[in-house]
Amino acid sequence: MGVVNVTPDSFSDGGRFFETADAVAHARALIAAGADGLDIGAESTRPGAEPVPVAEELARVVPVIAAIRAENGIPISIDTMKPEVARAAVAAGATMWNDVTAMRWRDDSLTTAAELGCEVVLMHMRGEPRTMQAAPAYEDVVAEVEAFLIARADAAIAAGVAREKIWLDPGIGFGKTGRHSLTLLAHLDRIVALGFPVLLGASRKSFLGKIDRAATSADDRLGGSLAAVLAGARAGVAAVRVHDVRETVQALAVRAAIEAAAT
Ligand code: HH2
Repeated sequence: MGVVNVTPDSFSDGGRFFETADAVAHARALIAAGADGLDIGAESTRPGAEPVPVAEELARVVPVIAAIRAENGIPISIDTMKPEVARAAVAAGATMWNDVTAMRWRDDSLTTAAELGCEVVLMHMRGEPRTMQAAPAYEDVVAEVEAFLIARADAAIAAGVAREKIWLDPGIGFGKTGRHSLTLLAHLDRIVALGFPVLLGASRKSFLGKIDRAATSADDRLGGSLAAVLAGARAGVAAVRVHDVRETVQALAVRAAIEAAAT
């Protein structure tokens, strides 16, 4: 799943695809690079990001989704917390609602998801984006993320979302120290074992730069991002959310070829 951030302030590529034409061109490039899906968002979730009003988020994201849908049948996910934005995105051709709040942002999020009938991604986050990195603490991060995701999946099903439409995401870097993110990556098989498709988003995140101190900027974390993708593939995640599609496709193809050569 290739990331399209129609934002001025995303942590790794803010401002590069803020204009509609630049975002559409980037989406096309990700498709050409081998993406099986796109995740299009217009509000940064980085720590300290400023909230985006609904009208502004709609104006940023809907034209991009509509333009891609007019020329390509690729699955499109809308990355938003807001039911109005999800609704408009689905009307424009999105087939999945990716919500970093696991549909907790608004009381009508889950019922809207059920009504839209789209796939939904329920992601774990401790706190909210503006404050989430202020001293996150867990007794047992894997068990707490598991319990949260099970509870959110149960709530979604109770609200009328079809079980087979639900995806789970451990939320790497969302209210987590670097160590928490690494522990989750080490135990991804337990999230996969919950029985829902799992989406993993570790691409270019700051915990990678804590391991390789020489990686001073987000786009200097490709090697680390690929290592996380391979950990996800080994654990059996269903999709990875990445900025660097071409390199990810190549890493996964080589991994699959090695696996095939073993049999
Ligand atoms: N990470 C980001 C945004 N949305 N959604 C899911 N399901 N999982 C993730 O790990 C995830 C996500 C952060 O990455 P990015 O979109 O590049 O940055 P920003 O939020 O600053 O736009």
